[in-house]
Amino acid sequence: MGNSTPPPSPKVLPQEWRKGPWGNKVRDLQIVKDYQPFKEDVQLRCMLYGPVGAGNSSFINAVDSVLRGKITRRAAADSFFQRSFTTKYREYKIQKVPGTHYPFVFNDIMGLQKDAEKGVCVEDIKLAMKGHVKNGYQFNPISAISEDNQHYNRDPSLNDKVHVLVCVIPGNTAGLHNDNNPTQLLTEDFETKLREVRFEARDIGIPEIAILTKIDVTCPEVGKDIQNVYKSKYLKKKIEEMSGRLGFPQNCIFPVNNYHSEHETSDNTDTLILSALRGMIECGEDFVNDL
Ligand SMILES: Nc1nc2c(ncn2[C@@H]2O[C@H](COP(=O)(O)OP(=O)(O)OP(=O)(O)O)[C@@H](O)[C@H]2O)c(=O)[nH]1
Ligand SMILES: [Mg+2]
Repeated sequence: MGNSTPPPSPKVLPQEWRKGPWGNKVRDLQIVKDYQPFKEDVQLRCMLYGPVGAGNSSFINAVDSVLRGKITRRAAADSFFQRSFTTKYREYKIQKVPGTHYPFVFNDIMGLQKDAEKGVCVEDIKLAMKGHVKNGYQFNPISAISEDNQHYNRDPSLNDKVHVLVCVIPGNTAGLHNDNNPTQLLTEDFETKLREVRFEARDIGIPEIAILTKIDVTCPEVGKDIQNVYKSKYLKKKIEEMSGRLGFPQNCIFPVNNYHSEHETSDNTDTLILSALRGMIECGEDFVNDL
């Protein structure tokens, strides 16, 4: 027996089912660096929401890491899934060069839970979309923010409003596809909450994208080589199912691996994160200009 290359794994297709963004890192990074909103003084606001532990905070850290070329951990992330580690509404700007920031911001919120009176209230997400919730608000799972709260913004400006709604779903969500390692249950109650948020975004006209996180642990072949993401049969099914059950068009679903245990950034991981970030900037920019 010689040193012949092993046959391809039956779990990965010989060809990509969607063309991966491989090789686009330099271009996409430049697009992000050059981005200037057409409307003066606008900073594009992207709000992330999803089930507890989905990777919202880690995605913000991952974008920060890609753009600063080193692993950063500004948004506190944790692996405790019983309740959300993020409990306050927080805005993150990303430093471009010392003293300046990129013209986009991320808003991190408490995770959603399927049970009533646990996790962020759907009403708070709706109010945050419209700019009524100020940075630093401590979420209360039992009741939504009231108008007399000091963090309630009665008269939101264009900059206070959300311009892109980002739904973050972990790939290893049970219910999306028969799973060996589920961390969350995508139950009907949960889907109902997600749909409610989506209907509000639709009514306001806010564009949405979805991020499928934890692809490294969702499919072992992707864990071994991230370039298998668009060859993985399992992830293909996940994306189809996410699209079917939650209603996102497939081309609005961006699979990513957030930096979570790495000490260094890597080109292929950066490439997927940048592709998602570019998607957010492009649809957010269109929305703001159409207003
Ligand atoms: N393997 C892997 N782990 C991830 C990924 N993204 C996040 N994690 C881990 O998942 C756990 C939860 O991540 P967070 O970023 O805290 O998730 P969150 O949505 O902010 O969660 P809450 O604030 O608690 O609602 C942490 O232990 C992260 O290190 C990923 O892409 N791959
Ligand atoms: Mg968090």
